[in-house]
Amino acid sequence: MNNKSIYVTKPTLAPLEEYFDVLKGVWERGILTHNGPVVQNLEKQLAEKLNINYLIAVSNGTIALQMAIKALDLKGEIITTPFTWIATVSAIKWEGCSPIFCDIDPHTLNLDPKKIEELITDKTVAIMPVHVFGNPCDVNTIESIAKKHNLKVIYDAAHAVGSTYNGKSILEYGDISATSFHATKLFNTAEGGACITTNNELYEKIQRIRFFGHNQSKDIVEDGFNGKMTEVHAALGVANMKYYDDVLSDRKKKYNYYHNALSPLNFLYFQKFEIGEPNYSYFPVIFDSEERLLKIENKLNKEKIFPRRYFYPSINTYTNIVDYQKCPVSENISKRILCLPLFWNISNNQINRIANAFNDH
Ligand code: T4K
Repeated sequence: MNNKSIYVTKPTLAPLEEYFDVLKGVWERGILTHNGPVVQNLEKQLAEKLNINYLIAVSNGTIALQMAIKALDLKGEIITTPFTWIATVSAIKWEGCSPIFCDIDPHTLNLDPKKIEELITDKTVAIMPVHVFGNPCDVNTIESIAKKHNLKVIYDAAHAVGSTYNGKSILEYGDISATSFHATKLFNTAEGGACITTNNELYEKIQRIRFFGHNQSKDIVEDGFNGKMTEVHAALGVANMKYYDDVLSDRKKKYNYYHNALSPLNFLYFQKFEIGEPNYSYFPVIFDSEERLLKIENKLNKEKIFPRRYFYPSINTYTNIVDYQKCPVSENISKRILCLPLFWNISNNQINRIANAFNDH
């Protein structure tokens, strides 16, 4: 009973019959893509659920980031965090911009706003922070720095569906937010993502970019590409929407259960939430040493439990693709952080099994 593998996450999946119900309409219409009715329905349902104005569904979170950079016409240096998934940086590079790494706060794990201004040059065009593990960034400080230096702000909100600040979705901060609906995310369409903005002109522009640069009457009015989500992917999102509230509240409960089980250990500390309400989409623990992390990871793996070292190594050290820029906090934390399994309906017994592996260390 105890020997089933447990992975860092498991996709939220509505019952198959409910997915089929949505797919039936897709089969009947024979419209599989080109922003059909299911994509439009998903966009509407998400915008309502998150109480946001404009959401454009796209094929994945990486494309959402690239489309945000393209929509804002950015060319130059973009200040971002080295403590992230590689997609943040590859999106910047694919759009012909240069990533400049700003070190992180050791507690929130987000880019440290106190360190932004020293990195601004006459080539800086934007700031691209990440709401790491769904923990809202210090959006007010970032906005005031951006205003002062006339910079754009794109949030990499890949982890942040369901996170809020001042009662408002964190996705509505910045010029554009880009999120992910990948299988491993709190809300998923297998592959997918979205751009979110409060600006009507940007909304229309992003829609055109998503569809080869066409306007409503099919003239090509600007450079675009193919960022469309398919009806089949959107159908999974529509089926999963029914479970969104339950997933969100279950995550918080299970996060707290984990926290209670592990907080007595004096060799661990946890991500600090200083701004707003996170979505509790990941459960990262930070060890006092990499040696202890490796020992416990090894022990967990022997028991068929597979946490992940998100994010290791710190991206500024990937010298095959970026010039090394020193970020001591990120380099240090990334060696000592481990994300433990957390997914919809993980049981307290499973959490106990994981927490037990931390005993006697
Ligand atoms: N910005 C940030 C900050 C991001 O974290 C990401 C993606 C992006 C941008 C880009 O968004 P997308 O373009 O991906 O939409 C995963 C995901 O592939 C990636 O989406 C995510 N971040 C990153 C943090 O994690 P891996 O390589 O760890 O995934 P993988 O395949 O090892 O999956 C982890 C575990 O999840 C597996 O052990 C089992 C389980 N799993 C996974 C998949 C794919 C399933 O049970 N079913 C599945 O279909 O990257």
